[in-house]
Amino acid sequence: MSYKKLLTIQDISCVGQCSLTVALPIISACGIETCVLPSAVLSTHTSGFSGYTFRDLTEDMPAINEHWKSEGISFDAIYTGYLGSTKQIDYVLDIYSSVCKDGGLLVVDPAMADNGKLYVGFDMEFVEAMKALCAKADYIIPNITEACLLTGVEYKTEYDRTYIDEILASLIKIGCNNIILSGVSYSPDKLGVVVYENGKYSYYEHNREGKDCHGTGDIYASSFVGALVRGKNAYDAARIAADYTVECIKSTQAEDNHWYGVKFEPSLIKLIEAVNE
Ligand code: PXL
Repeated sequence: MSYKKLLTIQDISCVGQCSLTVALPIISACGIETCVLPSAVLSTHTSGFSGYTFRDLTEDMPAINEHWKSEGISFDAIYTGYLGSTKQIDYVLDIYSSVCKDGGLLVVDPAMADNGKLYVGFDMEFVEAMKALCAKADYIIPNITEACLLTGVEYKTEYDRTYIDEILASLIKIGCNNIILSGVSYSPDKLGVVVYENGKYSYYEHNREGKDCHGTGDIYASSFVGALVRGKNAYDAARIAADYTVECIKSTQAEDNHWYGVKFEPSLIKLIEAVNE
């Protein structure tokens, strides 16, 4: 196995089991050297907590990039998640063009919205800038809300395959080639992920767990990236990530006071086994 080095760019929410505090352990567990560029530092994530601190690190990014260039540092893959400002997206594009190896992968989770709504602090200017980043990516990992915001397709909670095909076609039109669309449900007790790669549609379906937990998108994206960079094909990476995310939700469900995140740690062993199969 070749030893891969990945850079992930997203925030540190000190408490809340999301973004870097899940990406770093999950991708490391997949056997990949995981370097980080924090986009912002928050005392907690922004969903359900109030009065959190937010230190925007946008202006640190160009100097970090320059230092890496001067040291000849480069990465096999770059994976971006929650970004702290619209300007950061331009800096991320600079970082990608200067420190991603030729043939290296860019994976973008346009983490900005869920359940039909933008997260607090984001606006349509951010969405516009995110489109440009998604157009450069080898893979994007949106949920349906994010895909709708990127394309202007109306957000729906009840739909069929025609609606999903419309979303995929609209994403392709804005320049996205390979799409991992999460949270797609064609029947009430099932949920799944669409993998659209090189013009081919596939769908991995699993049971819908009772409770919707915060942070599942980050767990899904991190485990997908970990499995992909370890050499799994996109469908297998999407399947491994879905199975792992479901396991994590099952570990969390019984606990009413664990509303802010997903207990992803107890199931890491299963993820490690799956990526090493
Ligand atoms: O899980 C996505 C996410 C990441 N980072 C921060 C967030 C959220 C979602 O609410 O608030 C800071």
